[in-house]
Amino acid sequence: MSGLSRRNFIKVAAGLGAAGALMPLRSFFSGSHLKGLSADLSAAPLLAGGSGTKPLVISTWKHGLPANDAAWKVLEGGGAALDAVEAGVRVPEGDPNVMSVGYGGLPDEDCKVTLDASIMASDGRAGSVAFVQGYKHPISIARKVMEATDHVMIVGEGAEEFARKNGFQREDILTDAAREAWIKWKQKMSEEDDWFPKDLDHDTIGMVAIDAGGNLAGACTTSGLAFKIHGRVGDSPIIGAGMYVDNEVGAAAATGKGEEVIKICGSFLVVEGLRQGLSPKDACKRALERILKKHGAKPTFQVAFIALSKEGEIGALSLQQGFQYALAAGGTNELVDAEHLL
Ligand code: SD4
Repeated sequence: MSGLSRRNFIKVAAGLGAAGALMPLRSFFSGSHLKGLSADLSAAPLLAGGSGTKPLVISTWKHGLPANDAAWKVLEGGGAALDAVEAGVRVPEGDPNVMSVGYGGLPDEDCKVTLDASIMASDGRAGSVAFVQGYKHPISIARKVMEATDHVMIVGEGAEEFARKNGFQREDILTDAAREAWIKWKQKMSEEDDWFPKDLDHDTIGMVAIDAGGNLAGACTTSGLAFKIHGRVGDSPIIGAGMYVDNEVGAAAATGKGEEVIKICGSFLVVEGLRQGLSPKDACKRALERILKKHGAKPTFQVAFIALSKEGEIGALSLQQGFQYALAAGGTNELVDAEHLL
């Protein structure tokens, strides 16, 4: 939509009158809080700096805390990073109160919930699905694509048919709360509106993990931008954009405005930074700087990356203030305020 904001596009294309401009992602979290998996909170500050501990799991946003808990259960039992990240992100996918992922996710402008997800294993295999309706757990469909086919990505009706044939249960995943949010959004459309309801969070979960054996895996799952144009697919299901794993060097995941992440192959770029010897945080920084350079002006949108090296060092950085990530290692699970570039 070059040179044309979504607001204008909708006006022109559909004659709907004024709609809100694409809104930068927001975080509505105030401060950080700790949620111990055990009483050993003393380890938290050390871990926040990235201690090189294994196993370890890191994920985006506040809903990363319960997701990390589930992933940690797998990891502490000696399980594989791949199983951990799938189990982890299934938690927000199944939680109707998380209105940015899976069941309960905010719908698109046609009031349809369409989901994107990707998963990647330490041996380089990858699977993803995009624009999927009617299934709560796209991450598990993505894993099935990875394991049962020689394809990487299946979208839309094809992905739904694939899920049905593979025994996934079709369900209505539009909750009353999400429908109400959509109705409010419709009612409030005006030149003044800011597109996105203030009382709702809207954040993808990206998760990367290293298991006790030192193997890496990643997962990313989302309902995408709220009230997006029907059919829009973001970065999350695109291998190398929303998430990437290279078991030789590290893993990364993205959250924020997917279009910007896609344009720089964001997660791949972060992992390549690790390969070139950058620290996880510097690798995130370099990718964000690439976005800034391409964007030209000071952006109002949010993009954030999390990164994990093969050595178990972590880093995260966002463009705007407000990004938080959850880090579980050594018996703690901690929500951390990330540093920001702007
Ligand atoms: C997308 N990157 O669909 C996702 C949205 C997101 O935090 O990450 N929200 O563009």
